[in-house]
Amino acid sequence: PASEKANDYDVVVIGAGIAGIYQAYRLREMGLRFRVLEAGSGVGGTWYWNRYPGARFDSESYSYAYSFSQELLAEWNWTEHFAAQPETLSYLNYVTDKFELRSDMQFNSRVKSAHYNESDCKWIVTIEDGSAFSCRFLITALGPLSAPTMPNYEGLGEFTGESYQASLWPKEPVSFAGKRVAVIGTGSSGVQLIQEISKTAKQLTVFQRTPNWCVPLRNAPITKEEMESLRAGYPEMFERCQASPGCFIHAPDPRLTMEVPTDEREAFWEKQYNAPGFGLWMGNFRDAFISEEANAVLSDFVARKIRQRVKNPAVAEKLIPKNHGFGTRRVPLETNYYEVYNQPNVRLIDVNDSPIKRVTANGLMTSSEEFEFDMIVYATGFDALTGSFDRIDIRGENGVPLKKAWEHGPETFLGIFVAGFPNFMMIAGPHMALGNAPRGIEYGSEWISGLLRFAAQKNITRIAAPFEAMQSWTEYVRGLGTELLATKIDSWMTGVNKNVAGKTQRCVIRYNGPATEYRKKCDEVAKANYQQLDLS
Ligand code: NA7
Repeated sequence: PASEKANDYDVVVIGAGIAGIYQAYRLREMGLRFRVLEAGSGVGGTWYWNRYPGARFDSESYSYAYSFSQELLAEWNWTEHFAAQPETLSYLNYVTDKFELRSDMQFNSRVKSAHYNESDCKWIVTIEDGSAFSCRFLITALGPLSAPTMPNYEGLGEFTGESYQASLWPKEPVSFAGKRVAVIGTGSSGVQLIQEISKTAKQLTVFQRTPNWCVPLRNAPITKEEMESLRAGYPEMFERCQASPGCFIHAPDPRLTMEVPTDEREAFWEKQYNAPGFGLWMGNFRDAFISEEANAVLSDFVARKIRQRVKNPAVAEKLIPKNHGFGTRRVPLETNYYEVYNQPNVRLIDVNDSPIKRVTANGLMTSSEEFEFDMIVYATGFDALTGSFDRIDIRGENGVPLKKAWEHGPETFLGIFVAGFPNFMMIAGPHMALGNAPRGIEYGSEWISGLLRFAAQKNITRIAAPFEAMQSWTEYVRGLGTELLATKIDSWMTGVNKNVAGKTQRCVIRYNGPATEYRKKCDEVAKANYQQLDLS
């Protein structure tokens, strides 16, 4: 029927965030018929959803932007070194409009299911309102941190005040002024929110389970002259990002921590601590996150900073992580975060001492106290990387659910394919090198586009990863980074989320090697005319 024809595309992309927008640009360039399906009412993905007060980049804005268009680089001016969410969202809207991509996007269209049909090698994608789309190729651009999670507290629905999940923040302004506010969670989102809420709330109570090692962001406005000089440096900056392991502008120092004399080491860390951005994390000595000894000395340096900044020694000790070293989990960047705890309106509750027992109509009850709040903010994180896939009923050959194929942790080929799921490709999914996300996304999307161009030239209608290829890639990825202290602790980076059933065991969910190596491996597959794939 005509209606079915109208919904038939060469490619369907799920998600209109940084990855979906860029993939749309490439598909347009190739002249393919495609549709981008997006759950939100606009583009932006992470930067659409995470509109909570205080949300901003922790990477230098310019290093986090697209690099593919000289025109775009010439036109767009960033106003701050670490742009706030509204500016980033404007940027992504600007890109979408500049390249006229919106007409091929469909909003308020959350994908419910995607089923592979063996008889015609096509996918049938269904969205929540029941409309269906068929496509030859299905590309997921779901975002690595896009499935928010909530604690499983009893009485969650009983609270009568305002309550918000950080990444499901409403579009309408939310005022904290004069209110008694609770924040649960002290990851990057919690830290950004706490800084903001503490400015106007009557009382702010922070519920912390695991403290994180936070270091100063040191944000500043970008003047006109500075913007021009940054622009002139773009080629060199992008080259630097491409050459560094995590695609950040900071690269590790080749020295070994304990080989550097104490004074010199301290001076180096002092300099990094006082510099903007991720320097202390991404630009540290090369063994800082591998050697227990080196990491302990570094952690002690940061602990001393926290003790200097927080007046009450007991509170300072609570804010210093005891069970993981600096840089072994995502380092939140902050602006006066620690000083917030010197304010009389702010209180820190360690839920390890007094666990939250339940949510009540008026607030929260811990094992030792009943709290009344006007607002509860959940900054409780995401079901990372695989969570957004789990939320869609994805079925490959023989109706096998992706969730079943990944029940022992994700298995992929190049972080792009899953055996048994032909014509299905992932950008920024598990096992793809990400780091500074847009850098990884541009590469992944370009790689996929190269393959689609090849398929078009050769009249290929079925692209599949053999099981052996997936097994050997998965084994390779699982063997990477075993020396990293980060892989030895629980965090979203090791696939652990205590709020999600079945995600309490660590698994290799990320590509833990250097991005340079990842690209080399993927380039080799492309150069060999994709022989490792089954193409027909
Ligand atoms: P994160 O970094 O996963 O942080 C979530 C926080 O919420 C973390 O402190 C958790 O403690 C806490 N949490 C989660 N569930 C609970 C319950 N049930 N009780 C108490 N505390 C809880 O998410 P973010 O959104 O802050 O940041 C995500 C990424 O976005 C970040 O890495 C950046 O790349 C940008 P836990 O540590 O699990 O003990």
